[in-house]
Amino acid sequence: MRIEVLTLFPEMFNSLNVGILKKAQDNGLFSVNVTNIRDYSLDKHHKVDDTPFGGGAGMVMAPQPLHDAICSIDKEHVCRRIYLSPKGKTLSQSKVEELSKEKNLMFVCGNYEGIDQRVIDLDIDEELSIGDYVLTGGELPAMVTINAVVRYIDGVLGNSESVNEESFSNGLLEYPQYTHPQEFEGLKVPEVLLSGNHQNIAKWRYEKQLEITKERRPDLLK
Ligand code: 4GN
Repeated sequence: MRIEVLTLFPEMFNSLNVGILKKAQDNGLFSVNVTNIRDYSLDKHHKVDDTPFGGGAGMVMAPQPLHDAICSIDKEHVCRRIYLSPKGKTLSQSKVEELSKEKNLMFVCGNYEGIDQRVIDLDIDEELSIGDYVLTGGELPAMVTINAVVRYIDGVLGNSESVNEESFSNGLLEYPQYTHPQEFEGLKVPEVLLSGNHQNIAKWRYEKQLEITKERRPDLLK
């Protein structure tokens, strides 16, 4: 998979070059190409923003640098182009899995009060939100989405971090995990997990999933 990112803050994406995501990129499983939108500004001072028509607070990202960047990087429109914004449709695990099947993705990151609507109308395929809160820019939402998506690419996760046995895979929240020692600060590991009886362990874990989901996310049970 090839991932294109358009941003005014390219250095924020350095954090994709650590740990299992660095290893996966080194192994050629996916690539991330980050472009500074400012490089496409035709303004003599490399300006990328302007005041909003109709008035109001803040600045809006002007259409020219963004439109030129998008069209120059993805001339044939082979990328699924995503704009991250609080107005977007909320990202879900099933949307993540759907995106992971694409060959080319593009993430456009807005700052200030957002981007000129005409760029959304002309160039963007899909507006996504990672949740009901506002951040200073779309960079963190883009990184969250990229991180969630690349986990589904074959070979990115080892056996020990498989994509199936986790929260949401069966529509329920995950059961609690324990490791050594058997007793810590007076708290013991549940007896059943030490029993070696895999049927009982599976049953206990499923019951814990139901209990914690009913308590914290009853909406997932409906
Ligand atoms: C996306 C972008 C939150 C999200 C953002 C989100 C930059 N904040 N919930 N901030 O996915 C107005 C237009 C704020 C750009 C945007």
